[in-house]
Amino acid sequence: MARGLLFLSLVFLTLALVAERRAAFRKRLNASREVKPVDLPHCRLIKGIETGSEDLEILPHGLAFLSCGIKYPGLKCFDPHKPGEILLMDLNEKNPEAVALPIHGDGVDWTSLNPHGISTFTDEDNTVYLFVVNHRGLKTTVEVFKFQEDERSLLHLKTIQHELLPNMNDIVAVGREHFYATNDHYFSDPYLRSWELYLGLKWSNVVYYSPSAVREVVSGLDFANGINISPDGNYLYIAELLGPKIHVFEKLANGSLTPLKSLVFDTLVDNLSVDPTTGDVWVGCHPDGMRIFFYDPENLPASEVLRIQNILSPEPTVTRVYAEDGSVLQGSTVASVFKGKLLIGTVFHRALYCEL
Ligand SMILES: *[C@@H]1O[C@H](CO)[C@@H](O)[C@H](O)[C@H]1NC(C)=O
Ligand SMILES: *[C@@H]1O[C@H](CO)[C@@H](O)[C@H](O)[C@H]1NC(C)=O
Ligand SMILES: CC(=O)N[C@H]1CO[C@H](CO)[C@@H](O)[C@@H]1O
Repeated sequence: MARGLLFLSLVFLTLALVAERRAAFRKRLNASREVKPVDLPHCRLIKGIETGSEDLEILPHGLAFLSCGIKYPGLKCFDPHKPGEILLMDLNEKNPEAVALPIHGDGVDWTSLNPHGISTFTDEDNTVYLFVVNHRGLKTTVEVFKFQEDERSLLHLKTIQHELLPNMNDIVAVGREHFYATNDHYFSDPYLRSWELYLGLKWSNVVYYSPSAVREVVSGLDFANGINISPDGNYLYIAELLGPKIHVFEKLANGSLTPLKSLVFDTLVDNLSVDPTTGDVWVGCHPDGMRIFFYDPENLPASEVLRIQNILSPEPTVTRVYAEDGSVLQGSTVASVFKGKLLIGTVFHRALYCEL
């Protein structure tokens, strides 16, 4: 009798726990959030981008790099056989198109490039280095390229791999050989990701890489995602996708980060871009996270772009600049501005270029 009761209580407790976790999970991903549209004028989809433009970076004179065609286990991909690419757009043109950058350099098979976060670093001679997080099978590497502007190609300089960088998502370069990267820990194993999403384990971190030392500088994040730096190079911004929060850190000379504050959002925050002239932070967001993780053509993932002005002040201004239910653009991850125009990228869908 007592054993029967104990058994029943255990079953009941387990069911209650599962129901509670499921509700918490749906709440975390804001399952049923409706998206109120915010329009921008003269938007057009970029020709040649049909399988995602996860990350992008615009150089001050208007050349934009886009990381395209990521294949992320468990996430939608419209063309699993198409290799990943780095595309270039010249935003000074009237109707800019995206062209794939040829890659030169030693023995890596670039047809299996699977690019995720990207970042550029421009040195004192104006040489541009492109850092690309690349998923090679279950391994994640950083590929460092020199951008050869006259012939519009990339020259591969080196591959960086480190045990503290097992599953990177995004990267921000702070020197020719120095960067910060977020480890989301999910790439190698979609089941691990499901468990983390379900249980909220907060095991993502941020790692500082320099040739002399590599170390974790932030830990305990709930899916660390975009990372970027203020124009003066003194502050680092880190998006905690499922927080959903953006953390502001002061960057110390030795690479360590001191937490200053966190902003909380009602939408999942993905990649961060910083306007080099105003310092405004632009955020690509997922207002309905369930739809990005569980693709359903009947319930498309929405897009949303936020602008944060005066992020360092006590009262930053947050504006929803663009929002759409997914019928035009599915699953925005990143947005960046150039001369009054906004370029918006997505995980696996297209890229949109609008006037502001
Ligand atoms: C970095 O600098 C800060 C402040 O000077 C210091 O507290 C910290 O221990 C240093 N960290 C490392 C790893 O050297
Ligand atoms: C989910 O969305 C609602 C309403 O749109 C919002 O009030 C709430 O803060 C959101 N929750 C999270 C965790 O983002
Ligand atoms: C547009 C833009 O700035 N995207 C950023 C996304 O995050 C990576 C990692 O920090 C940056 O390198 C990109 O610049």
